[in-house]
Amino acid sequence: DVVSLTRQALLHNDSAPVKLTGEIKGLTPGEHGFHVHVFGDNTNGCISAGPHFNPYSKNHAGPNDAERHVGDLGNVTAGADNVAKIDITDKIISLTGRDSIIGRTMVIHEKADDLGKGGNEESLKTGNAGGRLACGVIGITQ
Ligand SMILES: [Cu+2]
Ligand SMILES: [Zn+2]
Repeated sequence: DVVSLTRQALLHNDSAPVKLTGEIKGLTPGEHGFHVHVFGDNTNGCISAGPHFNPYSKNHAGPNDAERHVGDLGNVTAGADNVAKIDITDKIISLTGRDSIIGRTMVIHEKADDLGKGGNEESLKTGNAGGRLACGVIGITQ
């Protein structure tokens, strides 16, 4: 239900890792795909956020793959309490420059992301993560 993320640049430069922490409540237990989508637009719900943020026209993959969408953050896992605790440090997303995620949208999906290993065309675009459960524009609060 509630997407609550805080983010922190560990160092103030383009190539520094970005840390995302927070929690997402109201999820079914198990893995859920978690990505940055390209547009900071929720006008018609999460679908308005468009596809994964992919400024280099790569295939979809997992966060540890050399070739991936910039927005590919893999999966988060909800426990039996329906809460997913987010604690991600990522070297590809940025808060400045071409790879900046500011003003884009975080999306949590219905299903697990297969990280591009699903063996079909959709796997290389979306990871077969299914519908968009919730989303929020990545903004600045201070
Ligand atoms: Cu997504
Ligand atoms: Zn992707």
